[in-house]
Amino acid sequence: MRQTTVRTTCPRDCYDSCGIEILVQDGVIRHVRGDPLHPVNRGTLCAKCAVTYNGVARDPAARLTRPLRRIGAKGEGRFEPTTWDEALSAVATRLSDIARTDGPERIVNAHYTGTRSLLARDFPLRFFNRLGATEVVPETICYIAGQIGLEQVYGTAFHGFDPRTAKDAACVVVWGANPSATGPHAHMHWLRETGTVIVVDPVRHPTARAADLHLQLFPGSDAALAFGLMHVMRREGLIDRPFMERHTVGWEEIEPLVARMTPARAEAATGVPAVDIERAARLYGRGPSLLWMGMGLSRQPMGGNAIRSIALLPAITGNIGKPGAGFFYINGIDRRGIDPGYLVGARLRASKPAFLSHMDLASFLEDPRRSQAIVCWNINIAATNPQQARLRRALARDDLFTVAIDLFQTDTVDYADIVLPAAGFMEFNDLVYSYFHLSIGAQVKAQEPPGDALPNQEIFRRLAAAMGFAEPELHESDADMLATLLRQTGLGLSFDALAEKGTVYMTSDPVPQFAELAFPTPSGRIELASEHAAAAGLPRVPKPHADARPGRHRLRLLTPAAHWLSSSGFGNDPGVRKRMGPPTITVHPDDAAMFDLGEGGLALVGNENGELLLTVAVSDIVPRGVALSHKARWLKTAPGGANVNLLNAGAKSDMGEGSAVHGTEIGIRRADQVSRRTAKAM
Ligand SMILES: Nc1nc2c(c(=O)[nH]1)N[C@H]1C(S)=C(S)[C@@H](COP(=O)(O)OP(=O)(O)OC[C@H]3O[C@@H](n4cnc5c(=O)[nH]c(N)nc54)[C@H](O)[C@@H]3O)O[C@H]1N2
Ligand SMILES: Nc1nc2c(c(=O)[nH]1)N[C@H]1C(S)=C(S)[C@@H](COP(=O)(O)OP(=O)(O)OC[C@H]3O[C@@H](n4cnc5c(=O)[nH]c(N)nc54)[C@H](O)[C@@H]3O)O[C@H]1N2
Ligand SMILES: [Mo]
Repeated sequence: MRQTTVRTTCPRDCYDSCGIEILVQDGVIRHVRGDPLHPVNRGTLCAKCAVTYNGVARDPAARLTRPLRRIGAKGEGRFEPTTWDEALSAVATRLSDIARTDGPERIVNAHYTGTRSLLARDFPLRFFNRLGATEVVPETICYIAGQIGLEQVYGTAFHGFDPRTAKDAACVVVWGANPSATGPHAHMHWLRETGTVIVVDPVRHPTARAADLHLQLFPGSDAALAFGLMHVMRREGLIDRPFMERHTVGWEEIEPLVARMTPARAEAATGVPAVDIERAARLYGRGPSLLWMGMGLSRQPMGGNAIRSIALLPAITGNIGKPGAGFFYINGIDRRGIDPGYLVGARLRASKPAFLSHMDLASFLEDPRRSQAIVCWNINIAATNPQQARLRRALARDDLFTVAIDLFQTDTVDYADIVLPAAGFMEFNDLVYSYFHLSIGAQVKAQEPPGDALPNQEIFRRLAAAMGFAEPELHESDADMLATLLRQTGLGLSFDALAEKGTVYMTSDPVPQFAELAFPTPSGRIELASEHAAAAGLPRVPKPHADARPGRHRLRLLTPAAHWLSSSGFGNDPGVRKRMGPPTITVHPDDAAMFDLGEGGLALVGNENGELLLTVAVSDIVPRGVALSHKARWLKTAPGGANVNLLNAGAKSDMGEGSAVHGTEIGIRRADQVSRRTAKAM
């Protein structure tokens, strides 16, 4: 018996990027647990990863292990096994035909962060760039509105604070993020080892409950709150005028708006008591303060404006460029020195690449003049995209050639003509960087993939060969790419050396954010008002906006990340399903009384897009007028065969054609008032 321990890094879409220890016996994984030496997770895994990495992730019976060819109707999920050669030749023949006759832009490339390890996430893009396919812009489903909002102010959204600087912070604001679910170790350790914590969120989630102050605003009123906070800071002399004079432009355009947003007006607009607004403004304004803006925050109708407004706080208080200060949205790959253009083969891109927002995917796929094929990899659009019913109808189109690449037979896979089995992160070498911590880690192979499964990068090397694409970038080996990427980091480590260490930080000391106080904006300063934004058709200045409240008998539905899932990932694990129970909708006690809903009863929840049957939870963790139901259950495990994205119209946010899913409104009623016929149809 030969026993070894492999140290690796979790590649899930999560703020934490944990260190993992895998116990291997005779080439087979026996147990997966947290790496005791890892600085973020310190020896434990979060609950969902502990369950699935010892559950469905390693269960060969649950995994896709052979290439498959469809034999049933689309959506039915009936397939027969085939070989790699046959499957790839079928895909190559069809894609080549479409590219030749109709044009490659009629082939849709849908992908995201099913895995975030670099080669498996980005290498396949070399193939699609060479092909000239239409790319569904991944960030449109997630964070793009905030990205663009931040770019107007600071010139970049990807240059956040170094979380290690929290030891010097007197105050940390978590605005529209829920680390208790989405960065469990940041919630457990990082937030407990810093200054006063303020959470700004419509939901009193566990991170909000643990905070020193929770500003429970009405969804979509963030910009009004930010201006209210600035009003108090201005009134109480907490504005850093010398900093503003040297490093910002446009205060004179913002100041009159700030002057008008008194705490009383801000209270009326947001629902947050004026005294709490004043307290938060003082705590943050005195500093040094950190500001973490969540990606969930951006997914509202005016999400770009909201983040742009909130982003003024560090600028007017000088909370930038010094220890314990700064803002965070995303820490990009370039902060590890890595060139994204190399990874994705930017050189191979067509002169006019074709792009599409996820908000338009359903309409694009229902039109044969625009789409002939779709390749879905690292993504599960049937469960996570808006316009669920419409999208599934489009995916059922007989003449839409669909390829799905996944580890599991997801709801999206059920619609595929050809299914290709992917290897999981414990089955190949790669690199993982955290989008929170300024670190990079090795993903290390612990066992062979089950059956014929292959890593994404090998699948796309083979597909490139089957298509007759000869560019060397399309055939570069993993070992060569890993060596190049590690060279780019400047860490001076080989892959084996990094594998031994697990995760390393890019520097030994915390990196001050914008230490030089030079900003990649047109003026080189922080742009409180932006000429550039105006030229791009955006407002010159952020506005103290608050969304209108829902009309009578309507609730605003928030559908953020679920504690037990990783987007839709893990939704097929029996242990996870048992712990999650049935899908619920949480409503405030007053709304429960108004709609005659009882704890544990069934409710019919609906709007123009469809209706869902959900189990009611009654709690004041949500404000009056707001309902909460978490995102991305697998459809085939959910009652009625649909999830909350059935109710998501695919409305676009104010910037970047991003998702405005948190702007969804619903009606709700007791399910026992529903006729038997409707209930049956669901
Ligand atoms: N209602 C609502 N909907 C939302 C959101 C919301 O807040 N509310 N959030 C949105 C956001 S932020 C996002 S980012 C999207 C995420 O939605 P998706 O991008 O669809 O993410 P997942 O559901 O994780 O699907 C990823 C798939 O990749 C597979 N996978 C994992 N590793 C690999 C691999 O190595 N190779 C291959 N080929 N496949 C792999 C997984 O098994 C999984 O099926 O959801 C969006 N949907
Ligand atoms: N367990 C788990 N972890 C995950 C994921 C998962 O599905 N499950 N998904 C991953 C992905 S793809 C992403 S993008 C990240 C996202 O992680 P986060 O950035 O934490 O985003 P969300 O969980 O989508 O939403 C965060 C919070 O935004 C709040 N919110 C909604 N509307 C508003 C509003 O108008 N104003 C304010 N202030 N807050 C609002 C919600 O109540 C929620 O608590 O998490 C990643 N990590
Ligand atoms: Mo996301």
